[in-house]
Amino acid sequence: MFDDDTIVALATPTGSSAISVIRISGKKSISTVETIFSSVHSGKKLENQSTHTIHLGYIVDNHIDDDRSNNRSNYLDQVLVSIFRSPFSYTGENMIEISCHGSYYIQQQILQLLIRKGIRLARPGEFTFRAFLNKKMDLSQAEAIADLILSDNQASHELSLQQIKGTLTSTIKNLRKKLLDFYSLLELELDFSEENMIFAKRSDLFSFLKDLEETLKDLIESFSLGNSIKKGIYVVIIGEPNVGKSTLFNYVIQENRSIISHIEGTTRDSIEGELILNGIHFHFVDTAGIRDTKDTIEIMGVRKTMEKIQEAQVLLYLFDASKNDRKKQKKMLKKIQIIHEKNPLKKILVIANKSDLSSFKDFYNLKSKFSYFFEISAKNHHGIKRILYTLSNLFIEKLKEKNIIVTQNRHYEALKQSLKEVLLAHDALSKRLPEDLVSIHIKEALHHLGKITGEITNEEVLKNIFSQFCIGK
Ligand SMILES: Nc1nc2c(ncn2[C@@H]2O[C@H](COP(=O)(O)OP(=O)(O)OP(=O)(O)O)[C@@H](O)[C@H]2O)c(=O)[nH]1
Ligand SMILES: [Mg+2]
Repeated sequence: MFDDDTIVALATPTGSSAISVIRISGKKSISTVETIFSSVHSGKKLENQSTHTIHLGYIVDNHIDDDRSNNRSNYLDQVLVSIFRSPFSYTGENMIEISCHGSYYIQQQILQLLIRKGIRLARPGEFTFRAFLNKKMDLSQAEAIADLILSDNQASHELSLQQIKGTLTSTIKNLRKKLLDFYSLLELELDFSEENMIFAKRSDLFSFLKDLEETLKDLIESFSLGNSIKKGIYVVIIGEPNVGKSTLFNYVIQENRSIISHIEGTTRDSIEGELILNGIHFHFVDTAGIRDTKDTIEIMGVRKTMEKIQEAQVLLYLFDASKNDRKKQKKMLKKIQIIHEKNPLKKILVIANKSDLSSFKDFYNLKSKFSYFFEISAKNHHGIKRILYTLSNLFIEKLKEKNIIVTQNRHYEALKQSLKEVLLAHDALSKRLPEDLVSIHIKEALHHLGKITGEITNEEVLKNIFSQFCIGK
């Protein structure tokens, strides 16, 4: 993984486009491009140009002159060449970007020409890897760049940008530094154990560990939010048969994907559809109505509904307002409470449908029990906007509340391991165990925190991270 070859790759997608960008990084970038570039200002040398300048000229393949006697021109394309000199470039090395015309033929010809001149094709993520090696960014920022390229909605785009800015890194670095200070003091105490010296004030260490615990817990919690936003939020519509789940589903995703009929048990499978609300990606799931039934297929459908409830972040619990009386309400309340107890972290929105049919609107029992209660008519499209507005707000508000959101599995695992050690250190401290038993856990906690920013890495982790990039990044 570690060499200082000069590397090249296409930074834009292959195929036709208005322009394409070919990136070159390494010691020989400028001198090699010089050999295939002819400026429009004759005699102008790239080697003499300063960093962050752009030059118009032609890519010239002298090879064509040598072995062809036909009339083909040796000018491949008119291009713009941008120069970035070390250390003021993305990778920290000398870099060139050639903006050429976006034809597949031109892209390949220029790449091959550069390879013939001794430049090697870059491996996936190699440009960013070099940026990491040259301390242009830390690991969590490099990972965020991979996410940024893949992000397909506004919310996940913002999450990656936030990480590139390095907020997670600076928080972890600060915590780690403080923890390291305590660790050094404890180690010092061990060195002077004969003299019984105390360097690390126990009350300070105690309160710092408590703060650290809170911060780590907060970061760990933010992972489930970050992860949902990155992957999309599962909203599962449930309820008894015939209450209008499929009607609501079809309207929300603006497509007639589910069959609607007055027959109970129409939907027997779970059906999914997508919607982007205020930049957040939602997966809506229509399900088979929950009831006791002898129909084998329907039983399978109900089982699937139960599985979908497990995957959900939000449940829309629909009921038929026109068939609603106190007795039914009581039964329903119990059902929802059971679902809630089993899934305490899931938001449940309770929805009274078919309000167009019902003049009986006594929902007092339900309204007071749930923070999210809606009356709608799925068929007439009344009241649905409010549900969607609430849904997107639920997550946007949460996003705003959190300063930092953890989105990477790797960071999540490291934070969890670090928290475990902090709790153990805390425990050892409160039991007044010898300092070496405290310091051993602090050392472990430091180790796990260091894995996030890349202060502690191993080659396997690096390989894994950078292999997720596409070539050219
Ligand atoms: N009047 C009225 N009828 C509705 C409304 N929403 C749905 N319906 C009707 O209720 C019946 C059942 O609707 P579906 O959407 O198929 O109900 P479901 O909950 O998906 O039913 P299953 O798939 O059997 O569980 C259909 O005849 C719909 O036209 C509404 O808001 N008002
Ligand atoms: Mg249905």
